[in-house]
Amino acid sequence: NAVKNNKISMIGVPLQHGADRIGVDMGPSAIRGSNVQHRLEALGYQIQDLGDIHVNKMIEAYAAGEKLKHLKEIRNVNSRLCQVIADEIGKGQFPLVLGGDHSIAIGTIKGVLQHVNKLGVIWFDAHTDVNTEETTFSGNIHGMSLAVALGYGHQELVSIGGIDKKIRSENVVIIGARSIDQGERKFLKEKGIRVFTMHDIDRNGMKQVMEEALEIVTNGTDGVHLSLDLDGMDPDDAPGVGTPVSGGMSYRESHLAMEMLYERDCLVSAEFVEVNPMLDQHNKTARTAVELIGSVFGERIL
Ligand code: B3U
Ligand code: MN
Ligand code: MN
Repeated sequence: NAVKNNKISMIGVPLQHGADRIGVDMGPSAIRGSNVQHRLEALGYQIQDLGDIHVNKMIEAYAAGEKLKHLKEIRNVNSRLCQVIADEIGKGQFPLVLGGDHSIAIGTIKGVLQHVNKLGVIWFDAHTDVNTEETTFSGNIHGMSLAVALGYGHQELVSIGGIDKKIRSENVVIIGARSIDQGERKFLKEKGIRVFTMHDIDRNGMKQVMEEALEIVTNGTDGVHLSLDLDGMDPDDAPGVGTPVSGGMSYRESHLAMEMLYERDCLVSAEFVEVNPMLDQHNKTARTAVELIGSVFGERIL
């Protein structure tokens, strides 16, 4: 885990095919450019930057009538990512994935599942990303990645890394949700997924939300994956995202969540996604991502 394992493999995934807005493919560069490696080395970690997973930059228009946009390329990239994640964990490395749109969570989680049987997942997001081919309005696969990780959705995605490799709904929490589609509501209810909305955070505070969330994701699991979508934060603090939703988690609430995650010492992998430098203000969102990475790996004020 993050504390005992001080060897981190950093993997960039410059994928934008799962999102509507171009620029999110530059997320890994913006995060690297904000000195993430130096920050982690200062905390005593050994960083191996593996560079970027290959993405075919030629974005062909998706075929008319094709409901899931860019399905083939997203499957290919996630299959490669899955393999790299599995290899790195096999070598005893902690995988830190830099996105890229949130569809990359499919490859990351499927890769971790090659080694960790019962995986808890913390999904930090304004959205819940549990759309399927049946429910999606946008056709954007970044709005489907949690459903796929749970084993639901298009076969071409669910089969990445093996259909038997999936997370269980009782081991998942979503934190910060405030934009949920009608079909997603039904899915979340049916599967019994615990969602801590902004209402819960406002009412009970991030401290209590994280205590409950950590209890759920660590109960009966062998490790926890953090999938952090920067749009979970308030757009004032993280403006450089493709689908900003107002009323999000503050800078301070987000840091507290990361600090409590570190204290719990349960992480086996982490990813930071949806940083879009083309929509950002002075690289604020990438810098915030790096600060959150610092906190989740043990940085403290005093
Ligand atoms: N739920 C909508 C919007 C969305 C999901 N994730 C993001 N946006 N970033 C959808 O397209 O599925
Ligand atoms: Mn997301
Ligand atoms: Mn989101």
